[in-house]
Amino acid sequence: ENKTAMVYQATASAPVNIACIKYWGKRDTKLILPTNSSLSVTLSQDHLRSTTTSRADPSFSKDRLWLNGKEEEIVAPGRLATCIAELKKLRKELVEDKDESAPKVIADSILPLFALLKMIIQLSTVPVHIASFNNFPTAAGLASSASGFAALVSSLAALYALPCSPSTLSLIARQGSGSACRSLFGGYVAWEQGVLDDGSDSLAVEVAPRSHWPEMHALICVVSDDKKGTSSTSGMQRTVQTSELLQHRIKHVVPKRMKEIEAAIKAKDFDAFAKVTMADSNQFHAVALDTEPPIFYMNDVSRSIIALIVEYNRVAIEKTGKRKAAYTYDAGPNAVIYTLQENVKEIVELIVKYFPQKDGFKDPFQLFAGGSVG
Ligand code: 2P0
Repeated sequence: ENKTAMVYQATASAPVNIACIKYWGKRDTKLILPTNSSLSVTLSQDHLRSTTTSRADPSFSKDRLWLNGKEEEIVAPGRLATCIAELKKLRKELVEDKDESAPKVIADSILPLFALLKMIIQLSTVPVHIASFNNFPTAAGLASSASGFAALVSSLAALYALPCSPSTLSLIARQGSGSACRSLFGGYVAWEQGVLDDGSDSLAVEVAPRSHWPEMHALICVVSDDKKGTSSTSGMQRTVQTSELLQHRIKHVVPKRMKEIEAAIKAKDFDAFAKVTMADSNQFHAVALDTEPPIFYMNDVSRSIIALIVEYNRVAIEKTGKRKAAYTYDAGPNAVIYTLQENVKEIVELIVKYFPQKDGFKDPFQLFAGGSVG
C-alpha cells in the first residue's frame, strides 16, 4: 500500500425526469443528437433518484463500474466509456489551463505540497471506481438511465472539481443517454435539439426552477414492473427509419408545443400545461404505432387510467372550465399523472378506488410514489 498516494472520492445524486414533450428519434446515434427538442419535469430528490460515488486511487488498475452492486463492463467506444473519457478530458484541460481562478482539487490534506501538485496534474490519469445505486427497483420499468448517467456525470465532475455549469455537463450526460441531459437540472427543463453537427448546442437549459411552481406534483403509477418490450434506443431508430408521422411531428408539431408548454409553465397555467402534455404523450404513442413493425408501450390498464383522467377532467371542465390532471406515458405501460397539490388526495383516492391494490409489488397496479417535483 502506498501511504503517500492520495485518494479522492465524490458522491452525487440525480433524480428521474419525466418528459411532457417527448424525445423520440436521433439524428446522430453516436453523439445522441435528437430529431426534436423536448421538455421535462425533474422529480424531487426525495423520491426516485440515482446516487453515484466515484473514487480515484492510483492503486486501481483500471476504470470499473458497479450498478446496484453488479459490475458493468466499460468498453470503448460505448456510452459509459465516452462519458468517463469526456470528463477526464475536461479535468486535463482544467489543469493545463493557466487561469489561476479555476478551482483545483480540494486541498484539505496534510500532504506535502509537491505531492498535492503532482496529484492535481495527474488526477485525470488515475483509474476510477464508480458505484451507482437507484433508490427504486430498476425492474419497475421506470427510466433509470436518465438519473443514472446524470448522477455519474455529476459525481465525476465533483471528483475532478470541474467548474462547469449544469448545461455544460448536460452535453456529456446526453452522450450517456439522451434523456439524462435533462436530469442535470431540477424543476422544468428543456433539451434544445441544437443545429450543429458536433452536438455542442444540443444541451439542457432550465425553463423554471422547482420553486417557481412548487404546487406541481407527479404521481407515478406502476402498472407493470415487466422490463420486456422494445428498448427506447432501438425503438426510436426504427421510428426514424419508417414513420412518416414522425416527420410531421418533428417539423410541424413539436416546435409549436415547446413554445406553448414553456409559456404555460412561466404563467403557471395548469390547464394549458395539461392539454399539451397529454397531447404529446398521445402523439408519441401514435408514432410508436406508426413504426414498422408497430411498437405498443401502453396496455389495457394504461388505457383505463387515460379514460379515468379524461372523465375526471371532463367533470372539472364542466365545473370550472379547467383541467385538473394530466397523464403521460413513456416507453412502457406505467402512468405518470401530473396534478397540483390540492388535487393529489382526490386523485389517489380515485385511482385506489378503480384499481384496488393487493399486497405485493407484482400486482397489476400499484401506486408507487407520489411526491413533489423539482
Ligand atoms: C423522453 N423517452 O423524452 C422519452 C419519452 C422515452 C419516451 O427519453 O437511446 O433512454 O439512451 O438516448 O434517453 C427514453 O430514451 O434513449 C426517452 P437513449 P433514452 O423521456
